[in-house]
Amino acid sequence: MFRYRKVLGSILAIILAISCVCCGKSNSATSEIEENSDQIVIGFSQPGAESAWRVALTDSVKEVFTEARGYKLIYKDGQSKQDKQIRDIRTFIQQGVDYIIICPIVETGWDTVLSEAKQAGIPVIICDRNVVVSNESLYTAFVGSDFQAEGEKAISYIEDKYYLEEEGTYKDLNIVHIQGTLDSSAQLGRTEALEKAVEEHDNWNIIVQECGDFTKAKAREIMKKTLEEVDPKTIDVIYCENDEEAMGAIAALNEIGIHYGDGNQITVVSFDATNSALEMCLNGQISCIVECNPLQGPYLLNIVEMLNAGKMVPKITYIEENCYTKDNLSEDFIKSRKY
Ligand code: GYE
Repeated sequence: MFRYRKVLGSILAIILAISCVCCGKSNSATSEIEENSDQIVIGFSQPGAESAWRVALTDSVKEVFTEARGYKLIYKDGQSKQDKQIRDIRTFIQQGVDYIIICPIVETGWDTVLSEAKQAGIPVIICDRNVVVSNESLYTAFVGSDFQAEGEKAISYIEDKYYLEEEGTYKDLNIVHIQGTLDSSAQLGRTEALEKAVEEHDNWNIIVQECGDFTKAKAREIMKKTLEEVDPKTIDVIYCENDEEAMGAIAALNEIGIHYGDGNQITVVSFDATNSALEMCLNGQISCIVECNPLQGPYLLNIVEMLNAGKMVPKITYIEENCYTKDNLSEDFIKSRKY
């Protein structure tokens, strides 16, 4: 199958090369792939590099698809735009790569380009965030996280912390909710879990809900504005949909000297569990971090090797993930982690 596609790729490359010689341009799309090589070529489309988490995911993928193992990985950064990701995927199709791995910025809008990949006979593996498509056969497999389950872990922490034994009820809560990139599965699942909990608990209120785009800068702005409009004494929980956002919210609290974390009214919860955020959890600034594991390269390698061997692969593979508080963290543990 690979050979067939490579031959097709080479024919396409020759046609493109001729047309480029005619118009006097070099052809960077095809020159990324060595002709007549036995390498298995993987096109890897990332939405961007908005967080330490994503950089760790990129590194994890680069670490497994190595030349020593017979792979060539072509990495493209979507610069936080779906349009750019779609253009990158089209370039992979034109290049005749053997597999395409996509971390989709949002869930919808992929049907056309996935149909094009399918028509070209290129298996697509969706990674990290998921897609919603009209036909599941448009991709071969999904490897990533169950974001609603992650959100539910954060909610369990909040419920445990605010359960009033004597009254047999939960404390009244005012929650500031800083969301991730809207319409990404990470945002949708984590938001869904919180909104469901707020519906179930009459005395829990989301007093602010804004999109921080998974970045520290936007979350800091949101928190800064919130602190101008809302009396900080009335805030109980800041639910941040990733570590960067928690760091941004904390920066805004620090700027005007508002106390939070251990022994204070305001509780910050977060997702990802990158090393710098875990340090903040260990020192009491972030109370709970639900892990989202970016070390997905080995899972992807496993899927690709199974496909290489002509084996069936699972449609969905969820990554194993934990939940951290000060109680199950130590300096040694944090140091032993890769991200
Ligand atoms: O939580 C965040 C990132 O899609 C799971 O994207 C990922 C999220 C992650 O940039 O930090």
